[in-house]
Parts: sequence; structure tokens; C-alpha cells
Amino acid sequence: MLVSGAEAIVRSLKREGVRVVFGLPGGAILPLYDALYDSDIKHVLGRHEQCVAHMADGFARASGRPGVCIATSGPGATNLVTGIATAYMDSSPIIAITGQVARYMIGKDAFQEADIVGIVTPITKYSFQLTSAREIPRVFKTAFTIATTRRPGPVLIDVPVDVQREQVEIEFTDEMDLKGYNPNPPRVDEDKVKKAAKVLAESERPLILAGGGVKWSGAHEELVKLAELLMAPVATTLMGKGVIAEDHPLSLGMIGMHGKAHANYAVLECDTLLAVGVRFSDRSTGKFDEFAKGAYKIHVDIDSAEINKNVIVDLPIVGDAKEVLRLLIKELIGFQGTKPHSAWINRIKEFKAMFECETEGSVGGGLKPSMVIKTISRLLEPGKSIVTTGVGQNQMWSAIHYIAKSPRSFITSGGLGTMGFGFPAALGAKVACPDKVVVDIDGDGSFLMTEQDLATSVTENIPVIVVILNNSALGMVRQWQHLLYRRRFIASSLGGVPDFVKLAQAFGAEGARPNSYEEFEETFKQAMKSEITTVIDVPISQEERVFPMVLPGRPLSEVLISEPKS
Ligand SMILES: Cc1ncc(C[n+]2csc(CCOP(=O)(O)OP(=O)(O)O)c2C)c(N)n1
Repeated sequence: MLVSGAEAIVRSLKREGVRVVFGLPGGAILPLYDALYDSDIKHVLGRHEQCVAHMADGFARASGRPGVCIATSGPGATNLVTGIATAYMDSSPIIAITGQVARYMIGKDAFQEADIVGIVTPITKYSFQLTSAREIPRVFKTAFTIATTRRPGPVLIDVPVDVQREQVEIEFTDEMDLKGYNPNPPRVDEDKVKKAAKVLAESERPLILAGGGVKWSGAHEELVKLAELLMAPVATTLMGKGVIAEDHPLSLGMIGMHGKAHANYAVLECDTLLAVGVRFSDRSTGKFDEFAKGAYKIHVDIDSAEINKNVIVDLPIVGDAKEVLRLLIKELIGFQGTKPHSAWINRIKEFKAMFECETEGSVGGGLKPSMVIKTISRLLEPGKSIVTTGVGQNQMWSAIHYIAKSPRSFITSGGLGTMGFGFPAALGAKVACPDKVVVDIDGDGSFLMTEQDLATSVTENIPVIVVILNNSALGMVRQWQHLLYRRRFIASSLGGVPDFVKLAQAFGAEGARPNSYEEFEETFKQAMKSEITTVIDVPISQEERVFPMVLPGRPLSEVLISEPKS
């Protein structure tokens, strides 16, 4: 049939089941927007391209389906870069569609020309530049397949404006051009699974470490089943938070730089570590060669490039987490705890008791962030809510104190640590899950980076709750200056502006500033019922610190429970 390139893109998106896209138009992408005019795909207009990329990412992380973002050429495309890198680092499947100058202008430093494919090549799973509208069905099918299969990740499709306008005869087929990429999960080596099962069955102090790969593979039920079968405690990485309900008796919570002290200690003492869908980030492991030093390490991951990259393991199993866990369960099903691990479970209980008060300890002024987050945790209904975060102390307090009870309920920028992610990601998550209450727990510095998209939330009717833990500072920077730079604070105070209540109101959102826990609880309950976005500005002290903490480059054994006496 004869269609324009732009119409072919819309049809391709529909063939992939896309119902909503996040974008911000400009000249080089207007033919696509004109085609969207005639379609029933919903378009959410962001106010900055970084935000539309984070919205697509939040949509993908909340739903498991790919998120789509659109920008024009040049500055529109380069503004997407932080969002694409964020998705790449956390293996989130987004499709970024960028306009480009016309084919005959490429390379002439044309108005708003940027080599976006060159720019994003290292931060995408793949990127395409179209040379003809005829390629569209094949390229889009290929792009969605690459983004969503194996280890997910972002794919960019750059579309010159004349390709969008080009009228061509197109046949819509499911043909792909995968150039050596096999979308099917790697075949699991069953001998290795048998070996892993034997080691686990014989282990006296087994520990499972679960990461984001468990979430993307949908393997959370298998994970819990295996843990219960083995009576093995489960720690998670930041990306894995929620893959086991954090109130499950076998859950240890998060490990790492700001992980739970008992979880870090358990890793130090386990004799077998089964790491599933993790990439052994330095923030999770501390000093690589000290990580779980005495343990026999089994590493299950779909991406063979992760094997022995940061931590050398004894038994790598390359494969999809769900499949490998199923096979392990099959091998171990008769295993009714020949070694009941009661000594190990008691040891874990000891650790838990030892560090129970690890994060209390009060400093003057404002509300305590831990108390605020615990209140949010109590008020939100499991399975019906999603929490996103900014980056910095707010993120780590949330990771420590928010009790995630289901996968995909805690969304945060782990790998890139992108300030400004929390709010637009919350908007994307709300679009994906309109029936859930979505809360962005944010820092004032982080929120300031993307706060203009309050306009999106109000005009597009996407109500979320923003809780700003407002210390009027780049708090985590101050924490490092305090602990590592002899309290020589420079460039980390934010000067107490803006007034976030007035800012929210200026955008037509609700704003509130509670001064007590009672007021906070009341405001939050109201916000949960509200049909417009509420910004709750919570004053906290600049002196609040996040503990536990393992100083950068140090082993997990050196976890600090509270501020070192100096
Ligand atoms: C885009 C970006 N720029 C800089 C940083 C470095 N950084 C990490 S945490 C932090 C401070 C965050 O301040 P805020 O959002 O107010 O959160 P708080 O730590 O006070 O909770 C900064 C500047 C970053 N992570 N991301």
C-alpha cells in the first residue's frame, strides 16, 4: 500500500501494541506528529526531552512493556541523551525516535543537525538511521525485538525528515534484520545447573543475591520458591528491590554502600552465594575482590558479558533467570533441608537484632526522613502503589526504609544515578498503571532538575505525589564532604529557594508543607485521594546523614553503622 514514512511509523508502533508515546515536537519530526494526529495513539507532551525519555523509562519499568519517546533533531535529540543513558545502565527497554535533517543535508552542519546515532551508540543496545521509508516496518520490528529480548535496553531510531515525508509502497511484514543478534535466550547448560543444585544442597550457609534481572525476567515467584526450598536468605541489589517482599522472613533487604548492615554481614559469612540477574556493581559489592570472599559463587545472568567482569565466580550459568531458577527448583525439589541451616538462620537473626537500631539516632530540626518514609510505607497498599526516587540521600533513605512488597514497585536510577529521574519516571509509571498510587520521594536538588514537568502532570492529567525531603542542599554531596573532605562544604547548599508550595501552585498543582508527622500523614492521605498532583515539601535537617555506609572503594566488612567519632 502507498503510505508516507510517517504513517508507516505510526502503523509500525500500533503493530507493536504501542498505545501511548511521550514526546516533544520540532521541525524535523513534524511529519510524524502530523501522522499521529490521525491515530489513536495517545501522546503525552513533556516540557523537556530528558523528561520524555525518563517517562518512557518509568513506563517500561512499571509495566514491563517498552516505553516510546520522541524528539526532534539536534537539541531535542541531545536532550534525550541522559534519559537514554539512564535506561541503558538499568537495562530498561525504551525506543527513542528522533527526527533528523533531510538525507541530502546530513553532514552539512544543517540547522539542528546532530549525529545522534554517533552520540548514543555507546549507550544504546542498538541504533538505526533510516535511509528510506521502505525500511520502516523491518527496522521498527527489529528495534522492538532488540529492546525487549535477552537483556533489555534502549534502542534509538533516527528518521530524516524527508524519509518521514517519502511516499512509498510498503508491505507490513514481521521480517527483521537482526545481523547476528539472537533474540532467544541462550540455551542453559543443564550440567552446570545440576552442579549448582548440588553445591546449594550441600551448603551450610547459602545466600541468594537477586538483582534487576529477576524483575525483567519475571522470575520473582521462582526466586521465592527456591529460597523457601533451600531456606536461604535473600539479599537484593538496588535494582532488585521488591523481587522478594521485604517483609518476607527470608528477606534481608538491600546490600551495598548503603545496604542493610545485616545483609552486608550475611554476604561476608555465607559459604555459597547464588547471584541471579546482577551485574556486581561497585555500589553493591564494595571492593570487588573482597566481596563474599570465602563463598563459592554461582552467577546466573542472561548477558555473558557480565560473567567475571567485576567479580570472579566459580560457576557461571548464562541464561534467563526464570528458566535457570525453574531448573534449579526441579533439581532441588526433593531436597527437604537435609541441612536445615538453623544455625545459619539464627546467625542472620543475630545480625538483624544487632543492627536493628542502625538508622535511628536523631539530629535536630525538621522531620526525620526515615520516619517520613516509614509513614509512606505504612500508608501505601502493596500491589497498588509505586515509589520512584530522586538521587542522593533521598534515594538511599527510600531504599533503606521503604518496604517494597512486589516487583516493579520501586523505581530508581541505579546505574547512572541520574538526579531529576524520579518525577518524570513517576509520570511514566502513572501512565502505565493509572490505577496505582505513584509517589516520587525526591530531593530538592533532584526535583529542581525536572520540576518543569509539573506542567505535563497538570495539563495531561497525570496525578502523582511528590514528597520532597527538603534539606535545602545537595545532601549526598554534603555527606561526602562531611565524611571525606573534612567538612569543607563547597557548592552544596541550595539557599532555601524556591518555595516548592508556591511553585506547585503556580503550575496548578497542590502544594503543602507539613511541620509535624501528624500533618504529614494527613496531607499524604489527602494527596492519595486527589485527582491532581500534590507536592509535599517536607523540611528536614541538613545534618541528616545516610547510614549504614561503606565508604567508596572499601570492602563491605567496613560498614559504618553511624557517624565515625572524630
Ligand atoms: C545529574 C546529576 N548531577 C550531579 C549528580 C551528583 N550528585 C549525586 S547526589 C547529589 C545531591 C542530590 O541532592 P538532592 O537531590 O537535593 O538530594 P539529597 O541528597 O539532598 O537527598 C548530587 C549533586 C548526579 N547524581 N546527577
